[in-house]
Amino acid sequence: MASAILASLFHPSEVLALVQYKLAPKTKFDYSNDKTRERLYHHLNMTSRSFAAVIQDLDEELKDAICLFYLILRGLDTIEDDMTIDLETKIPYLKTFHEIIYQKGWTFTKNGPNEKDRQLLVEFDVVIEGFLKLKPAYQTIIADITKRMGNGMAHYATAGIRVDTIADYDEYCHYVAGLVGLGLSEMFSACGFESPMVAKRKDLSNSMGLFLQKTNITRDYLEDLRDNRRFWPKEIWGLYAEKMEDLVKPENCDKAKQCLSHMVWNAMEHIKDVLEYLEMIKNPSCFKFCAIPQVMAIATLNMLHTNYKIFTHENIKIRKGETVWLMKESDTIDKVAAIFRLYAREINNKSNPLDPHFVNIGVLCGEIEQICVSKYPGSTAELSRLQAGVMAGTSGSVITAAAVVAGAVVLKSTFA
Ligand code: D9A
Repeated sequence: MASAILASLFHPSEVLALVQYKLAPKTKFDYSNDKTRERLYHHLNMTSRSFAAVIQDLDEELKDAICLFYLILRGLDTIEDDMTIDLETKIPYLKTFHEIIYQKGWTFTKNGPNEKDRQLLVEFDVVIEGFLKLKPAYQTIIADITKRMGNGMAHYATAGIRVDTIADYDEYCHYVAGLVGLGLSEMFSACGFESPMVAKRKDLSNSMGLFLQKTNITRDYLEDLRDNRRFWPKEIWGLYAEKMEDLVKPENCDKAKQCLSHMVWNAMEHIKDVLEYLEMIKNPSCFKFCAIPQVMAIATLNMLHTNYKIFTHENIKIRKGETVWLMKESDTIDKVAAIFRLYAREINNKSNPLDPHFVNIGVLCGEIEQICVSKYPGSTAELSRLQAGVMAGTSGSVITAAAVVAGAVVLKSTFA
């Protein structure tokens, strides 16, 4: 907590969000009356603490279905990601995973010891038990998406198949993330929380996945390269280097930054669809569930843009304070539009005019501003409120320091 506050020292609104988050009573979800559910939410919390809380805030009707969808996809992902499993073994599991989720008692122990979610598959029989208790409508949606994703993953896992063109890049991201957007949209419409239009707009649902996946792929360049996974399309990195791994060579520093801008620009092209999708979502718990990962992604792209550290450091993340502040500020379309405007301005401000994508990125940032002002006029008031909160410099940090001391005193008295 202290390190998070220090990292956000010059961002008073983040310090405030951190202290509020720390002091806020944590909702205790009691599943003790249902051992299966208890185990499922334990696994969910193990896979991603912050996002698990957002899923558990969903209305009861959708909560278990989305929890199981998340765990089943995480299971499939853990088999796809595991480079210690040879292709002959891996590919049949990817292609039949949509049948495996109906096989009572099925478990999987072939993951390497370092796979983060290995235990989830060791206890996958619990996930299947929960899945088989879901309404048939949700089972059908999850099985259909799992089938298409498993086959897509199998295709790109096949020896010799690479992400060469930008079309390949979009197709791969569709298989591993776009399909998740489509499946969730079908669930939102199937349960009646959202209009049938949400399930119909497959283009927008797909962009919800591509914006997240492309941000993750851009961020994880070094980690993936280390594990011999290559998702950056050759049609992009081939303009800046002979081999993808040449981008880390110090002598290619400028070319590497230009390639990074190209990847950031390509990911930002999905923002217009993301905003149009979020505008359709009316159920408050579904809105936060959909909006939080998207604002985390634009904040991550802002952190990545012109940041050469992605070629030298693995696992670079946005500040803890920033994530808590973003989760607090993602409950209306006007606030979300204001956040996208704020980061679009920061991305445009830090762009290097000598970079070949300076204008491309500038145009996209301009379009984001224009769309938000015209379609979400309420975002302007939200933006000035956010900026007031973000006041940097001495005055801000003085208040911050005061808030920190006050926070420490309160914390001390609370826990003394
Ligand atoms: C999502 Cl059911 C994901 N992915 C995410 C998380 O958000 C999307 C996996 C399974 C499900 C949902 C998501 C959330 C809401 C609406 C969506 C949507 O579409 C309409 O998916 C498109 O990242 C994984 C994919 C990107 C492959 C889809 C958010 C999440 N964040 C992690 C951080 C991280 O980087 O993994 O899981 C977290 O906060 O810990």
